[in-house]
Amino acid sequence: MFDGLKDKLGSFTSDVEEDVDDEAQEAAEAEAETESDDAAVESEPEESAASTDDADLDGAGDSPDAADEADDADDDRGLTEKAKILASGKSIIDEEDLQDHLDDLELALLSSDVEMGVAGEILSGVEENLVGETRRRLSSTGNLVRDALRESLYDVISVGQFDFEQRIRAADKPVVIIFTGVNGVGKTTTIAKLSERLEEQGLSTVLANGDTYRAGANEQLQKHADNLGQTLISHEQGSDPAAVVYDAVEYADANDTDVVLGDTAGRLHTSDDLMAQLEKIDRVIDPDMTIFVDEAVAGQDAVNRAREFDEAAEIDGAVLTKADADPQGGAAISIAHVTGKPILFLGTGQGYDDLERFDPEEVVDRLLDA
Ligand SMILES: Nc1nc2c(ncn2[C@@H]2O[C@H](COP(=O)(O)OP(=O)(O)O)[C@@H](O)[C@H]2O)c(=O)[nH]1
Ligand SMILES: [Mg+2]
Repeated sequence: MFDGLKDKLGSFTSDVEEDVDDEAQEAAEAEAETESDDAAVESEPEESAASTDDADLDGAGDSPDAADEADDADDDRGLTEKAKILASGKSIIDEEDLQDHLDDLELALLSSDVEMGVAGEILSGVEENLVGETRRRLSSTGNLVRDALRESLYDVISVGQFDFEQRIRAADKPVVIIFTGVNGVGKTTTIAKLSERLEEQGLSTVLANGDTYRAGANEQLQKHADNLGQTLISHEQGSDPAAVVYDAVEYADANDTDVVLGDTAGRLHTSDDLMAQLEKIDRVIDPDMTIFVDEAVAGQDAVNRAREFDEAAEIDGAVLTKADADPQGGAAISIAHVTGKPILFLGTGQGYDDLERFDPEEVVDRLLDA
């Protein structure tokens, strides 16, 4: 999962580390050299002559002019300054050094389908964390860079997080949850997985097939219900989805069922028809939560759809399916920041158990741990 992005983040960290350590090394060497040069001038004139020979090899000529000498002195001062800063435990990562690496990081994020604004947010977070940062004595440059990335990634992906099960437990029953999203992304499968998960946690569920549009939708969800020993409420194809969910709520009321999981038809997010349907469900049922489902592998498209669905019928959170097949991770990183609503679960396969709670800390660890 997200292996491609993980590699790219790893390269960023090691590239910055290499650069900064090289510079630190150079600064330290230059410092040592300046000291030994000073000593040489005082006690060993032949050494000075040898240095001039070296300069010849560089094509500097027999008698470098005064301006060059002044430049050299300036360079030495700069390096000495850096060596001193390094010795004092202060940062030697300045904005200039970092800029090239940040450009590389931006490309890496964009090529992993991270949304542009989110990539910008991550970059400025990393920059803010690194520039002028006091270099902690016990922390290697690599850790420093990784920490900056960690904090910055965490900030964008943890937006709006809440405890899904806790919210269900705290709410009046039955809790009605409607699932939206385009066709084929995994809504029906996710409902089955969540039913299994909630039952395991002692929360009873009833399934409602609000996808009255697609032929075979009732049979598909019935099969899951049978496998899981759950009840499905359905009407015939073409009937009103809001009426199906309404019936499921009545069933839940009558049977002390905790949660109604309502499927919907996945049509184009631009379809007025679907949006009108969602609106009607919203009006008639007033669900407790609307969960947007999309597939991680859709990358940037999933991010755009999340935004559009949220605008059409406000979502409370998202489930990102097929994370098992996604090396990019762009949608996983972007959706919460773009919509302001959290990713609650990751689908990680086709089995009923292949559903992971989306834990921002864990996801960031997974992305950054070598
Ligand atoms: N690899 C993988 N496949 C999934 C996942 N979730 C759903 N699928 C598959 O995606 C396909 C479409 O799923 P479905 O639930 O019918 O999508 P819907 O049209 O949105 O209801 C099915 O073949 C599922 O088995 C997942 O997390 N990982
Ligand atoms: Mg479906």
